[in-house]
Amino acid sequence: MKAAVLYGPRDLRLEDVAPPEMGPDDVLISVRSVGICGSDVHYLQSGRIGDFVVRDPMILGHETAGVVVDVGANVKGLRVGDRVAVEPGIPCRTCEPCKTGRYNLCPDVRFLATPPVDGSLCELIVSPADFAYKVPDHVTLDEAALIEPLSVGLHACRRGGVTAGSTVLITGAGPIGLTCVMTALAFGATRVFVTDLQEHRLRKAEELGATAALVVGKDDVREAVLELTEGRGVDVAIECSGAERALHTCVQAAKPGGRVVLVGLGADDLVTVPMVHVATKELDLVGIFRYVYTYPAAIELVSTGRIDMKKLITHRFPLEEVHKGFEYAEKGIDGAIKVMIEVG
Ligand code: NAD
Ligand code: 572
Ligand code: ZN
Repeated sequence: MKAAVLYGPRDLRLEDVAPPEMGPDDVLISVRSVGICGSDVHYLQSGRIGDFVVRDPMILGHETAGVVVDVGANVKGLRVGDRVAVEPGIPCRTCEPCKTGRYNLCPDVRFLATPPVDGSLCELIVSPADFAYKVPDHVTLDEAALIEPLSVGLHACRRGGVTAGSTVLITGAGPIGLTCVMTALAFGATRVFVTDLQEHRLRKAEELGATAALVVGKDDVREAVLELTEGRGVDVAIECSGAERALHTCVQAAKPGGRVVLVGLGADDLVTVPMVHVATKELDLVGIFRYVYTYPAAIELVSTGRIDMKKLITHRFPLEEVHKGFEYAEKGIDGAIKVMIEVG
């Protein structure tokens, strides 16, 4: 089968590889749609993210949807022909985080396109049947693939306690910040402010329903947020850029007793935090690591029309043009936000 295999920095090859083998609890999926994520671009650029190094050739891609073409002997609830969104992180199911319902924190989780695990930019993948979620007929396979990044936004809003009437600041309007915008609004947030350096990404945030879009370096973001909240500060600030100064903005913009959610991960592990604000405002600083059991809710939000993930898609390329797809995603060519690769 054809696959987009990363051999090292800047060495992505479209080549023939052996198809995967399935077990009795698995389904075999004909991959149809894969979104390019920032982490795929990062592996292409550097051959690593932090301690995760591409030592052996690895297939990229983890935002995946496809059609079931075979089911293992033990599988119930999925049939050949079902259209599925694939959750990419398979935990061990036996450790304490797994047994206490926080399987995203499993130390042995195997996540697609995270070394040494192959990803989904190929024609066939195998998934445990319970990590392949059937989607209704009217949900497109592009939308189904984007249940994955939507899950990050959903988990961030859950961890932030976003609820009806919340005021929310989101720093960074990349695909992840934008999924936070959509989820916060779907959760009933009534004022959602967004910051970015790039005006076209802010226009997208406004198109999705953001209340105010603030240009970093042009607007005085802290002043603007205070003015927009009548001096109160936001209930929840969600950092989605990985930039240290955006984290400072979040801490400064959060109301006393508010919450700051750390989603963005920058190049540096060690960053400064305005601790006096954290202490004197009794802020809750919470991290997120991917997501846990978000797929059913995310599929509901999309299938009922509460969230339209199609609005993030700017470009589509066939697998044969995967290099071009990565170039568009990396350089933001032609206003690229979410680039989809069509497989098969
Ligand atoms: P992205 O690079 O496409 O988007 C980041 C955006 O932040 C860009 O639009 C950029 O212009 C903007 N930005 C840069 N500096 C800024 C600043 N000072 N203030 C405001 N905006 C600024 O990335 P993405 O795919 O949207 O992902 C966002 C972040 O979330 C990344 O750091 C990624 O690694 C992280 N992430 C974390 C998790 C997790 O589990 N914690 C999961 C997915 C993604
Ligand atoms: O959709 C999952 C996802 N997770 C990202 C980035 C993009 N997409 N994370 C940022 C990088 N980390 S990591 O811990 N790592 C490479 C395993 O640094 C995971 C979460
Ligand atoms: Zn991702």
